[in-house]
Formats: sequence, structure tokens, C-alpha cells
Amino acid sequence: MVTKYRFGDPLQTDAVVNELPAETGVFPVGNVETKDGFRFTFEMGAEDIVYGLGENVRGINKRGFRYISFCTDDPHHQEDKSSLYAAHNFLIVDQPQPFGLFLDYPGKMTFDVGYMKKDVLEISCERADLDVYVLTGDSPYDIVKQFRGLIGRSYLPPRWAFGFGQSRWGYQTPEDFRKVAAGHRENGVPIDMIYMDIDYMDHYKDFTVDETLYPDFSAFVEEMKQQHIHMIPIIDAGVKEEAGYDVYEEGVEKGYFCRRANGSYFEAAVWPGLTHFPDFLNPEAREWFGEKYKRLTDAGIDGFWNDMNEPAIFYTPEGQEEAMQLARALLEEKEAGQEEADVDLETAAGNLLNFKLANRDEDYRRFYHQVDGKLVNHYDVHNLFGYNMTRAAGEAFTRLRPEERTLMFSRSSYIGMHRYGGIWMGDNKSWWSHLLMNLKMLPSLNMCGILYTGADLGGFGADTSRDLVLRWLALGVFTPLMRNHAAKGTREQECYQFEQIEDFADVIKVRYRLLPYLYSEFMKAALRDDMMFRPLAFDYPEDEIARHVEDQLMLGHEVMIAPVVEQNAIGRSVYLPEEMTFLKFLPDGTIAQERLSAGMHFIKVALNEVPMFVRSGCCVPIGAPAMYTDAIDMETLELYGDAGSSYELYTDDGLTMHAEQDGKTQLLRKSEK
Ligand code: MIG
Repeated sequence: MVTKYRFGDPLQTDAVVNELPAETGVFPVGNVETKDGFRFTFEMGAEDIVYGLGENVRGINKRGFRYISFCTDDPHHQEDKSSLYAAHNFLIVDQPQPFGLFLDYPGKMTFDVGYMKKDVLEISCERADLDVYVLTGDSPYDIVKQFRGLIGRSYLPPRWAFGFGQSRWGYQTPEDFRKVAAGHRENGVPIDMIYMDIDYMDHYKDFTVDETLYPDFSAFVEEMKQQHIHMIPIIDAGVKEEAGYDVYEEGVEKGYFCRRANGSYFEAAVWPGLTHFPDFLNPEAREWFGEKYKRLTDAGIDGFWNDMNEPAIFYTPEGQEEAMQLARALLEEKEAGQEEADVDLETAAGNLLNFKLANRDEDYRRFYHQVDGKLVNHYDVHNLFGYNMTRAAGEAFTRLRPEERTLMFSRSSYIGMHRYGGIWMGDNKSWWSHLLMNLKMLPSLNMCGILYTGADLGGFGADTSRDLVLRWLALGVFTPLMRNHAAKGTREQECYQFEQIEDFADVIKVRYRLLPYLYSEFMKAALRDDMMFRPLAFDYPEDEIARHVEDQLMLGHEVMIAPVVEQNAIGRSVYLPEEMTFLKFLPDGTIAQERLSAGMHFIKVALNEVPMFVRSGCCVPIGAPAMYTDAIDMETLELYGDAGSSYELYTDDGLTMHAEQDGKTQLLRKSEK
């Protein structure tokens, strides 16, 4: 059951698709105070597990830490961080009467999940203007499904977006991209997508292409399509201030950019230098910005990624001025006499050292949106920005490409954005701990409706290693977005940069063999408000050990995954809550099968192998390897798993919008014997 409680005068976020009337009685769980902001507290049982919070640091069980919903561009996802790029204010307390809470509040919100006091859950924010949805049900899993019904159906990407993609910040010229295509094709490494990071643009101007490099962009896009490769350009949130740049001039003229309190347009420096931020909360501005994607779809582009939409700010002119003042103060102290200088120097130096130029709250307080004719301070609605940028794109695609699905994923998001696109997990690092964090984030994101997701495989920041890329790919084989991406200046990490490229090809081929299964499970999860990735606890709620496993996941309704996440390991320990068939994809293309009993096992997994487990009474269709998704032969699928079991396969074209109507399924049955 879902009930809504309204506090104060909340702003409409459109997170929820079916508005409910607000309940009038007392809040049914815990304790709510609204005297000084909003504060919810709940006394947890020592054994309660807390799920949710979507894109976040730490575990599947969120207990023992404090999380802050405030979309943040921070490329250092260390354990002590409290915010990533999203605000997913949904959590579930798994206790004898499990309940879920969705706090529809677009500003900064803090979730203390047994951190200051080990058994107290405290959720708080500055203003008591919000809708709180309370969900009750039989189990956390049941609550998730109800929540998903409340927030609407998840975005459907095209089937080719389940292929492998290669990316790197720094690819710029057509030659760079041709080299990537050849590096894969010539080495037998499957690929469907190459991503275009900011350097394809003319001076980082959105919806432009550097014309000296790409005199005929559509011809280039077509050339790559001939090789079965989709080019996926990035779009940044800020629009460059530049006379003669039509997007800028139109936006200024029509009043579609965010303004300062005095009515002038707010300025923030990002990649292009000074930019204006489109007012994505204004439906007209959203429509206008969305329409601009047409320039690229007209050139044959059918997928995008939206970046810097927290929004990220390198600095503002106001912030720059403050920094200059601090620097000047330091200079003056230095020029003053030696005597007092020591003490003051320290203060002045400290002030400058501690001054944060980028992504400051002060800057977020400096600009305004227009919502229903009213001015709203950005700080109070900060978490809606990226969501509405991607909504602008998603809404436009239904006008620009009504027949076909468009690939779209965003960096920043809020609950509700899952209807318009997926997300990638942002700027992780080439660390083994981030491989594990990638795994842990998947079920939490699925709870919030975000199904099309994945992390930068191999790691974005820092230099990677050959074995880390291979192990990470072996997890990426299962994630809907499977993309190798790296930052400028880091070690090159395309598969063909390493020794024994065939090992990389062997792992990625497993993705294409499993694609009929992965696509089907994705479609079922999207169309049935279900999760593709679940904690083991959701399927084995009575199993004390399964309930606390943090490094294995259920994938769809047939599979459990347990990737190797440690360097130099020859395999790993796996917990089986029931008897399962252990499948191991071997480099020679065969699949080793072994029946394993319930309990703990050590499985050996080499760097060029991929392990997975099929549940009792189930089977999984596995095809032949292919070099791109369109070449997957749906006729040669073989079922692995228990005799007599059956599997519901999605056989729609994977391209059209209306999956419910067009989505064909086929029942496959594994014969007895
Ligand atoms: O300030 O476009 O997360 O994927 O490669 C960095 C350059 C801007 C951040 C994205 C990353 C991308 C990078 N961008």
C-alpha cells in the first residue's frame, strides 16, 4: 500500500506519475518534526537492513553511514564521501513490518542510517516542504515493485545499446575513431558503439561539430554505421556564451537561461569557458533545448550521453573574485612587517587553501529557475537539474524519432528520470574497490527504476592494469551499459592496448552470447516494474547468510553472479543459497558445467573466463558469439540449466518504441534428458 503525506507547500517535481491524494492522519511510522526544517526519526531493530538510496557509495545494506542527497560532480568516490551525482531519496527498512519511504524533496537532504546513533535512522532537510510516500508490503521486494508502479515505467534503450562500447576522453578526430573501430574489428573484439567525448565539438559548444575535423559529419556517422558501429556524442549542460552561436543567442533572446536575483543571466565556467545554464525546470526551455538534439539525429546519430548536469561548475565570476580577494589578502600579509605576519600569514594562507572554487553552495544559491511563473532559487531545487535536462532530451526524442528508441543516459539524476534515460555511474577510478562498488550499486539503482546502467569499465580516473580491465569486463558482461571509458591522461585501456588481446575478446564475446538473455531480462524488468539485479536477500529472505551477502547478485530470474573483485585471485568463495548449476565460459568457446550443492564453495576463475550460476528449475538461452548485436543468431540458442524447465525469450526487434504491443516473446523449453 502507498500513502502520501504532505508537509508545507512542496514544489511539483513530477517524480511520481500517478498523483495520490494526501493522507490527513498522523504519520504512520517513526516520528516527524517540522518545527525547524523537516526531521524524521525511526528506531531501527538491531537486525534491520536498510536498502535503497540508488546511486551512492558503500554497500547494498546502507546501515552505518550518512548519505547526503545533493547532486555532486566529485570524481573521488572514496569511502568517506556522502554524495555522488544523484538524489534517489527512496529507502526501505527491512524489519518485521517492512516499510519504504520516498521523500520527494528536490533540495539537500541527509540520511543518517545508524551513523550518529547505531540504531537510529534520521532523515532531515532544511525546509519542511515535501511529499513523503510511505509504502508497506509483504517484503522489501514487494515494496520495490509498488514504488516502481508509482514512479512509472523505465526507459527502454534500443537492443544494440546492449552491445559493447568503447570510450575515452581525448578521442577527437575521425582518425582517432577509425583507429578504435579497427582495433576492435581487426582483433576480433566485438563492438557496437564508440563514444564521442567533448573534443568532437567546436569549442565545446553543444550541438556543434568541429567542422574542420568533420566537414561532412553525416558521412562519417554513416561510414561507422557501415561497420555496425553507432557513434554516441556527449552533450554538456552549460551553453557557451559566444556572440553568433545560435543556441546561446536564441536562449538569451527567449529568456530560457537561469538568472541571478537581479535578472541578469547567471554565468558559470565549465569546459567552454563562461556558459549559461538552460532553465530545464521551465517546460518551454526544456522543449527548446530538446529540439536541438535534432541537429545530431539529422546527421544519423541515435544515442547520447548527458554530462555535467549536476550542474557542475568550475567557478563563477563571483567566486573567482572572492578567490582573488583571498589571494590579495595573502600578498598583503606577506608585504606587511615580519612580526605580525607569521600569524596572519597562516590565516590568510589557510583561507585561500580552504577556499573551494568549484561546485559551491554559494554559487548554487546565486541563480534562479522559473517554475509556474514564480522564481525558485536553484539551491532549493538543485537535484532536479540533471533529471530535467535528460527529460528535455527524452521528451524531444518522442517527437524527433517517434518510431525508434534512442540511447540516452545521464550523469546526474533524480527519482523519475528513469522514464527518460539511464545513468552511468560517473567518474570512478581504476581501483579494485570500485569494481565492487559497481556491483553493489546495481540493485540500489534498480530499486529506483534505473535499469539501463553501468560503470566505466577498467576505471575512469587513475592508471588501470590489464587484470583489472579483464575482471571488470567480466562484471560488465552482465550490466546493461557495458562501456570501457577512461579519463584523459590515464594509461590507455582499450582492449587492444594489452598483451593477448584474445583474452579480452573472449570475455566480451560472452556478453554477445548472453545478450538474448540479458535483453529479455531487461525487458521483463522494465515492463513489469521489476528489478533486473537484486540482492540475494530478496530471493532468499529466510536465509541468514544470503541476507547479508554484498558481493554476489541475482540477475533476472534464473541467474546469480559472483565476479572476482580482487587482484591476483585465482578465483573466489561463493555462497549458494540453493543447489545451482555453475557455468564457466572458457576461452575455447565451450562452457564448463558443474552441479553445486547449497553452501560455500571456492570456484577457480582465470582472467579470461566468466563465471555464472543458474538456479534450480531454470534454464538460460546462450547463443553463439557475434561481432555486433545485429549479427546475433537467435536461431542457434541453446538452453543451459535444468531439463524440463522453460524460458521466456524476448524476440521483438529491439528498435521500436512500443514494446508492449510489438514485444514478442517466445517460450523455449529445455527437453527432458
Ligand atoms: O570534467 O567530458 O564524467 O565521463 O569523460 C570532466 C569529459 C567532464 C566528466 C564525465 C566523463 C567525461 C569528462 N567529463
